[in-house]
Amino acid sequence: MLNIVLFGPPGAGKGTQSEKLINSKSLVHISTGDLFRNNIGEGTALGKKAQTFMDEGKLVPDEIVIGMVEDMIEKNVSAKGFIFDGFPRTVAQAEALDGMLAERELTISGMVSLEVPENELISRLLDRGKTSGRVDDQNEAKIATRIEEYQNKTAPVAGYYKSQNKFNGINGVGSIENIYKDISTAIEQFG
Ligand code: B4P
Repeated sequence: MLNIVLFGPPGAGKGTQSEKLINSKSLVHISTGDLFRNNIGEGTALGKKAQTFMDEGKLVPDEIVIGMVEDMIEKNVSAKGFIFDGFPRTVAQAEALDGMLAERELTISGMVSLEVPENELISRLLDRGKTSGRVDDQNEAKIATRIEEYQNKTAPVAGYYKSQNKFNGINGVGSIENIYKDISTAIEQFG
């Protein structure tokens, strides 16, 4: 099984590159951001819990996220592999993911980390906010909170995978096609 963690700050292009990867590699896409937005759209209890955090640009609490991801893994145990997009976002989530995969005799093959400077992230997100309807993309204060959450809670996840020799940094600035090529080259080494 090919199990990829697609990592990076808000607006780095995780969702954009995941779309391309799932089509070419026939992997199951687990985007925690999309799952939350679907739950919010359907008005579920999970969506209501997540919405207040997301609208403010804060991370949703670990226990909510981890349970939701485990459900998705369980429903797709016979898949060719998974792309984890926007998950794990804390070291506790990374440890929980390793645990739930180990219980199923699975493991993360590698992490791809998209690296993009902060000024570019802000301009991409504000741009998307003009059409996405996403509250968290619509003003600089909320975007700043997301970047701060990333620096404080999410950036250490890179170290977690570095210590397992699974970290692959990729320049996330340039054409979507060229970035995709660099990601594909990195994934070929995952074996
Ligand atoms: P996510 O949905 O994961 O979203 P994201 O960080 O905004 O975006 P992504 O990096 O996927 O951006 P995209 O490709 O679309 O999270 C949203 C919120 O959900 C979080 O803030 C949090 O509250 C909550 N959440 C999710 N997972 C969680 C977890 N595990 N734990 C706790 N809370 C969690 O790209 C952005 C824009 O850039 C797009 O407009 C795109 O067109 C553009 N773009 C992409 N690539 C480009 C390129 N190469 N050049 C120019 N523009 C590009």
